[in-house]
Amino acid sequence: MYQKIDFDFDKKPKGNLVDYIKILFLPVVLALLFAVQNQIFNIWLGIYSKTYSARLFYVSLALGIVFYGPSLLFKKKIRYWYFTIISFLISVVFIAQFLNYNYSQSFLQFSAIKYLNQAGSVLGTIKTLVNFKLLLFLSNFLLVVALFIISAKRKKKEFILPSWEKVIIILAMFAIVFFGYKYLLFSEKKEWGSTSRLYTDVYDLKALVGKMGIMNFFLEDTFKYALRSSLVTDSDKTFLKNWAGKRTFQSSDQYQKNKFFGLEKGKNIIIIQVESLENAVINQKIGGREITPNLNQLAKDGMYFNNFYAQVGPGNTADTEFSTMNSLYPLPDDVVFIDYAKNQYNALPQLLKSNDYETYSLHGDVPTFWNRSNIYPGLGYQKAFGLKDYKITSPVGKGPSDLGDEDLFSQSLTKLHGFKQPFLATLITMSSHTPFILPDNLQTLPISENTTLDKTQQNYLESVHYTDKAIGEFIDSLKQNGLYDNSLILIWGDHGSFTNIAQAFGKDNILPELNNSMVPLIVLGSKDLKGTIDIPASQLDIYPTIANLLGISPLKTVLGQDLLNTQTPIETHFELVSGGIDAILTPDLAYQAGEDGLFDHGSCKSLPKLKALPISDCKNIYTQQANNIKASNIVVRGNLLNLISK
Ligand code: GP9
Ligand code: MN
Repeated sequence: MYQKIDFDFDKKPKGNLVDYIKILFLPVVLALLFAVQNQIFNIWLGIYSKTYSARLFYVSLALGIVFYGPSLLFKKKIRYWYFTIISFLISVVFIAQFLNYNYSQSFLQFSAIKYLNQAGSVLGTIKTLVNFKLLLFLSNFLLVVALFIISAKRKKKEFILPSWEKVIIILAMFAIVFFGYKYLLFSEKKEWGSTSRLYTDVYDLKALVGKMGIMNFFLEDTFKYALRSSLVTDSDKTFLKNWAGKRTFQSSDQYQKNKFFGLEKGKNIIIIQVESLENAVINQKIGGREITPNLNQLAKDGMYFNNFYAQVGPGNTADTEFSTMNSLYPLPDDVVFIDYAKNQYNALPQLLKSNDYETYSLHGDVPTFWNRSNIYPGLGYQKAFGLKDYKITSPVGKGPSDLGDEDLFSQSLTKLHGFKQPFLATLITMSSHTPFILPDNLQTLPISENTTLDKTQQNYLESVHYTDKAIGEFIDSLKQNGLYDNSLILIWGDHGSFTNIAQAFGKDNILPELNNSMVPLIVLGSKDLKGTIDIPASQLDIYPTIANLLGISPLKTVLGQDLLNTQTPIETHFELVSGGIDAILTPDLAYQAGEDGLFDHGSCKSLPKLKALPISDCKNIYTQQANNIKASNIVVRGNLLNLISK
């Protein structure tokens, strides 16, 4: 007698081709749909670029697989729930980003999540932006739900992938994902020589989203945000509290006795931040002609700071905007405008807004450049005019946009007329942006063929000469229409030109580290604001100086000093990336770091004679400044302005 043995060990149904197609169908379709959604998202928002189309496709497909691929690991029921949740989240992010961009020309950053409760206030506007296009971003979710319902009705036995096939599919998915991201990195490297524009040297978020897609951008930004929270430790916070506790401020009564307090009270503030304008070109001639005749005249008419410095990190123009508007240091290794856009600030526009000013920014670039559209509201700008608010009558330059400074100034003038006074208007020029190339008809500075200046330096001077003319015309128009008399006007260079123009004119700085950072600051107001001031000063000093002139008592959140009322003027410069101080100037000391950046290996000299002193003579000032920079960095990285404002 023998018993019949059932050898069917595997009770699971065996798969045929149809089963395999069925199980792979949904994740593959959803991943492809995801790649298409990313492309159309960019097309509809006008940020699509043909050059980046392949990068965008592969990298979106890769992310689509990362999102939907793991579904294959689960059994049917969990798989459908997985699809439902993932596709729902994807739809939500797509729709939120789409509406937000239409509303504010900016991309949502994870750091903005705490403002979700304010979404209600813009709901009315958001509603008007809702349209059928959103169905595309819901289509993945709708597809999943539809298939979920259909499959729930069918009680067919489930086909489960055998383990070894799972392994093969997972490996295949890895390969596609790897290829997608590798392709992006490879294309970047080919185009720019490095991949840093994807993470650190990011300028325009529009271009970033153009090549990596909104979801990859959102994830990258979220990861960065999550990692960042560990950057500020408890001991940093203790340091900051101690540092803030030791600061001394003049009493309001004492402060208000200074002769500049409230001198310009109630006046409009017009700021002109000039691209790459170096101090070396002021009062400088070439071929017998002044390079900047208009600025030279304005420097005579008003107060001219000729020992004044910019400090920028990787955010260039945006770092100057940051440090001038907040009187805090930019970061040496991050773009504050991008990575810390949603911090709490107490910026100059905010302060003015709370003093009944209207606050405007006017700049001829797209609003996503340097993430301005995301940070400006938090700085207190009520409205920012950008490229689309200007007409390009004659294209200028090869900089970030074609809008020439003459167009910027003449059309801004009309806008200024419409503002309710008093107002703050920050104008940021662009024509003297690297590579400084102007159309031939705008190159009017006669530079001799025998010049010893190289071509870049010549182009630079031409572009600065053109911008100077545009500024001159603008100031003349302000005088004609009466705005000049009731405005405090400040003009400064945002940073150096990196053309070595100062050295070419024999104007080397006493500290070589500062050669590329000396920019002019001109202040035009009542007749008491007059003269050339040579105290060392920095862009952090602008905010407290304006506050004094407007009659606003000293602020605890500023790190700079009021230049009209300080006994201890100072310029401190730090190196990019390392953040270490490489130069300090006071009226009587010049500190220079050693080549290795170490204090002890540096030099300390007396001013004005540059007599060598023991390095220990610079120790106090160095320690004080190092602490200031450290405190500023902690404030920014930890969003801790409240710890120093009491
Ligand atoms: C364009 C401009 C950029 O928006 O501000 O200048 P950059 O940061 O390159 O000096
Ligand atoms: Mn700039």
